[in-house]
Amino acid sequence: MSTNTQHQWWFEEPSLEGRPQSAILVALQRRNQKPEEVEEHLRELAFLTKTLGLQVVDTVVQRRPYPHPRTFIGPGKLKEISALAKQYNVGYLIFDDDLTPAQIHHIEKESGIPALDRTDVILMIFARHARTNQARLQVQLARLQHMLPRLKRMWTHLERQRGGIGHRGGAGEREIEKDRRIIKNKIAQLRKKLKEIEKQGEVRRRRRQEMVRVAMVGYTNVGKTTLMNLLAHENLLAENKLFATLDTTVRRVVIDNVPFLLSDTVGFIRKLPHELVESFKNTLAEAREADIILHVIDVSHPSYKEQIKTVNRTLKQVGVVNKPTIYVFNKVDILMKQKDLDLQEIERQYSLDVDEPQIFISATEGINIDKLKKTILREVIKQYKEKYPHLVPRIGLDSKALKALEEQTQDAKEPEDLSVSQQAQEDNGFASESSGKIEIREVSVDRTNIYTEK
Ligand SMILES: Nc1nc2c(ncn2[C@@H]2O[C@H](COP(=O)(O)OP(=O)(O)OP(=O)(O)O)[C@@H](O)[C@H]2O)c(=O)[nH]1
Ligand SMILES: [Mg+2]
Repeated sequence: MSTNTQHQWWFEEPSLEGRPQSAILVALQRRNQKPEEVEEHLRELAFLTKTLGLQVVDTVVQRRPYPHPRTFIGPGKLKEISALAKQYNVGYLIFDDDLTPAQIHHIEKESGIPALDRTDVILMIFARHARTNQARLQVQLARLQHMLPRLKRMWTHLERQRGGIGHRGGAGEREIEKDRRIIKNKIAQLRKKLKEIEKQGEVRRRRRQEMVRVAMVGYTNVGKTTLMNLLAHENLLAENKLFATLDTTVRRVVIDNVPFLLSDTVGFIRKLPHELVESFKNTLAEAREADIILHVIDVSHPSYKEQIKTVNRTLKQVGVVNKPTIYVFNKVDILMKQKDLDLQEIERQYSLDVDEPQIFISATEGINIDKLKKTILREVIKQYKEKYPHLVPRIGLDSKALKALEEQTQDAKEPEDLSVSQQAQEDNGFASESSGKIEIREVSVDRTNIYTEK
């Protein structure tokens, strides 16, 4: 993307059309970084690139203690990559770290090929996957916020280029001011629109106060939506793509006659642009207000531990702290196949040293789902007792039953079958509502509708 094309970006959806749909990926191996770590980051960047529909032609790593201020990688290395890119007619160079406007300029000038960075790629994926009005506005807001601080440097840059001419001095400053004003106005407009949508969301959430709320969170592509579909008997889009889900979906789930709300939301990723975290804060309101967090993990992923850390860090950033959490280690079927391990052995090898419950499952193969349901049920009932004790008699579980459930969920050997009833949602106070196109089904606060009558 030439610097001018970047300029267009402030106002338009970025497009990758008109060039070969392929890329070379570039990363630095910095001091203190292990080669495996860099490789893993590049694998993820490759997945992001493929999610955008670009083919990865090659990956290049250069060992440097810090980025070159002008060209990010060393100028010699850039020459090599440029030659390679020309030879294979590559459409884009994609860098694993954020580039400064000056670096973008020099890389593009040297190579003649548009340069994108990780943030650009993530923003483009988000823009493509945004389905609702709210998600679209949030992505636009994130993009403009990303561009605003870069404006001056970008223009200074253009100025310097033209600088030789001399008489144009000052035109750039005026242009910057004009652009900055336009962008700031647009940001203010977007914020206002988003606030209105947020208000509607708040009203909706207030109306279903007396339900225990469980929020699924996790790294992208770990299987949150697949699990949501399984638990809520839904058919939401689950794909082997990063950021398949951008909007929050809330469904009513009933386990053993105990109802609760389950939400599925946007996944996290390392180096998630902070503008995106900011603008998606409201999408994550469900998680912030949840009583219980289901932290879903892809335990078959080589970096699952680092992913857990990234998710916990991001949760902190958006204000999700100190919540009862259940760690759900998904995709055990892959470990079983690849490493020839049984469930017990996987539990032994992969459990974390934490106090919270940890359940190992496969959402696609239906492994250990009963135990997961029982654990969720146990925590949900605890929350009902704590927060809505007046509702507990209606749920029909007394202390004895809860104690029995606790014993069952602690004993991993032989989980007893606890039947799970899923009621037809239409019969239970659901009114499909789509205000501001947020995909949330409303739950009636009429308790006779919420709770199963025994
Ligand atoms: N082998 C295996 N694949 C799974 C399992 N659960 C989910 N998947 C696959 O993993 C991919 C991602 O699943 P999603 O449910 O879309 O993941 P997500 O966490 O919602 O992802 P985002 O919305 O993109 O953040 C899909 O191809 C699923 O079929 C599992 O238990 N085992
Ligand atoms: Mg999803």
